[in-house]
Amino acid sequence: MAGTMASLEWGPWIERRPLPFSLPLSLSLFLLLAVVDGTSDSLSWDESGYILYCPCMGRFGNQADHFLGALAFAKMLNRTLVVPPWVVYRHHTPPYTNAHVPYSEYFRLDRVLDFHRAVSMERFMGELAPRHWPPGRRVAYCFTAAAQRSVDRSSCPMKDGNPFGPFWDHFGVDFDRSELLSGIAFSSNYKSQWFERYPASSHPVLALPGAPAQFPVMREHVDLQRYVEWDRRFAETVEREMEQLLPRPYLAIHLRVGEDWRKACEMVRDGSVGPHLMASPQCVGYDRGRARPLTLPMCLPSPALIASTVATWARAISARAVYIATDSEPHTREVQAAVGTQVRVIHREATLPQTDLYILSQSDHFIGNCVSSFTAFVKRHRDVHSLPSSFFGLDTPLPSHTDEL
Ligand code: GFB
Repeated sequence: MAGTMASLEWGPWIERRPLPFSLPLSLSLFLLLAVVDGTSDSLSWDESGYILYCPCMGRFGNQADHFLGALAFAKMLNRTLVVPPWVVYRHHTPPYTNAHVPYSEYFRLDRVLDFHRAVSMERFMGELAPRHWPPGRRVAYCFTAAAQRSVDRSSCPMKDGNPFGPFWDHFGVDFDRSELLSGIAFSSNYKSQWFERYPASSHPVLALPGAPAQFPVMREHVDLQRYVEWDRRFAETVEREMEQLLPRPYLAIHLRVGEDWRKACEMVRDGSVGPHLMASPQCVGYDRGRARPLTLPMCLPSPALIASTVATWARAISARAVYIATDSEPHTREVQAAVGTQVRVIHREATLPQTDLYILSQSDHFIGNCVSSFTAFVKRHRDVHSLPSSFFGLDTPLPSHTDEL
């Protein structure tokens, strides 16, 4: 039987909790920011400096990959990471402007501190910036190539276009001058150059137009996912919804099959990419020379493949339910037919991405899309908690069921 549940929306949260950074901050705002952060200690200035960046590439999965790399970079430079909010695009829903959702809305910032010093951007701007990074002292750092795009060819285009402009405007930030980076990169090979050229004493805040990180996340940073832990209140809310509708054991699947995805997978179909496309190193392997081939079914599984893979795993774990998370078509009918009427098949329209991510990450088995960074977030979470996952198009069929497919 197909089920539905009420969905959570972005809009009301944003309207309820505006953060007026352009205004002087009152004590009550300090307290509010501390609550938003999930921490209550007052902040003191870190003489070792800060890393500040706009999560200006891609949606949640891309931003999460970048977050891990940025965290590693901050640790390498021994600077405090200013944790940005998640940028949420509302191209098709009013008010059509981006939302900037604090990290701690879904995740525990205190858990990040177990790895390295971090502060939310909301608190950094509210409590530290007025005194230590005030207007007039705000330097932008970008690569020379990026500055070439600006009108004078020597300024960092920090606020050009969406999401760049709205992001910094959200915090009332304008930049006073630019520092151009050349002959340096974010990798650990350049660690000493960063310290030599940009000591915290004269460069206290490195404000960057994008994450100081690679996409997809580097292999050595994948394990930092263990410091990305769900906020307890958020988790409890979703757990309560799950209790009503999701009997265990349940199988969860991520179907990335929408229009933008179909276009991206064309590159696999026409052979214009090798094994590495977006998040695919997670399943083909990071080593390009030894990577498994990336096939079209791994990027865009057909309804028949989805149904047969689900049937295999549902039987393997004796699933009582199948949860379908998708950006588009859930293929509920095909999945239901494949698992039989005894298994509850659940898909909910317009579910908050983080709610889907939570449910996917808690399942008894998870089947994801190899190329998607949305899947990658779930896969990493499950790996660090020793939970099993597989991918469409890469599933090794279980011998006892192979004949029945
Ligand atoms: O997360 P994301 O970077 O993953 O972007 P990919 C995909 C977005 O689509 C998510 C929505 O952040 C969600 O907003 N979405 C995808 C879903 N799957 C689901 C789902 O199962 N449930 C819900 N609720 N929402 C990249 C993009 O996507 O794909 C790039 O970041 C580009 O910008 C590329 O568009 C083609 O790595 O899958």
